Amino acid sequence: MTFSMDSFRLDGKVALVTGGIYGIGFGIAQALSEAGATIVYNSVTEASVAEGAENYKNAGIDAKGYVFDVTDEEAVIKAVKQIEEEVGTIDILVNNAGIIKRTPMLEMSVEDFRQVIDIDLNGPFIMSKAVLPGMIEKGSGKIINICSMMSELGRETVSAYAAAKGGLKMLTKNICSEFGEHNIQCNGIGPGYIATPQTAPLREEGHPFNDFIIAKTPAARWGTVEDLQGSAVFLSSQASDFVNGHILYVDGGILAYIGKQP
Ligand code: NAP
Ligand code: GCO
Repeated sequence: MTFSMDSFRLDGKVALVTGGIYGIGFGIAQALSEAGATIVYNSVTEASVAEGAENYKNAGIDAKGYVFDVTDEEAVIKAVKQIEEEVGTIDILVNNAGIIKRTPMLEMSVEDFRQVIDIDLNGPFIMSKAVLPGMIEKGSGKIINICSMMSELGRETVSAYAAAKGGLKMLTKNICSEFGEHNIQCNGIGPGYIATPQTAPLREEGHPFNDFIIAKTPAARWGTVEDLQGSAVFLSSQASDFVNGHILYVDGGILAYIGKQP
């Protein structure tokens, strides 16, 4: 069969990007829209969804926002049903919504630990569980879980985040194992250190982490949201129909590198 670039197109597909108001989620949504997909996004508050509406409007994208929390199963089921009725079956789910708390483990409360696990790990489980029946019925679907360097590595202060993102890597492999026979692919993108509001505190002028991360990255720079866009389109498209249970690390080479010699 002749290869066609059309296998990367997403025309007629509906993509739900959780937390796609700004940062990585918004950048991924922009790329999926450029490839032809209809974009749906969510956030927890009306104000945040309105901010998203403004961002999409400014980018010339006709996206539809919904208010719900990815950790609230009842609300998620209701919203997915509403999206299916108003926009169509969700073909592509990007589990992007996530938080981080940077606290030394011995100072971290169990409540904070639970909250990170709830949003970053239980959220993708709840979301995936809600969209999978529609994908099974349709006979195809793509789930992309936004993992992290912390799916593979640890570091001081991010115990809950690393536990959640490590778990998300294994949830990815499990969804692949359980639903691959339905022509559903579940893969992860593991971004390296990307310049977004989430990492703003680490990138402040003079912050030791800024120089540290540039030295740890063979590409010798922070990643950008744009760096992730091609991978997101690939993993959402027919071009990746036999790629399943994979974590695609988009990290400028961090995971391949032992670090600069002193
Ligand atoms: P960000 O700038 O902090 O954006 C996170 C988004 O998630 C926001 O839109 C936020 O909405 C939303 N969100 C948080 N809790 C939510 C909930 N319970 N329900 C629905 N939406 C919720 O983060 P980012 O840097 O773009 O990161 C996006 C994803 O990539 C996260 O999963 C993060 O862990 C992961 N990641 C980031 C990096 C990086 O270097 N930046 C690297 C690897 C992985 P509100 O602001 O309205 O709460
Ligand atoms: C941190 C960072 C990270 C990144 C990202 C790396 O404090 O170490 O915030 O964990 O955001 O997930 O891939």
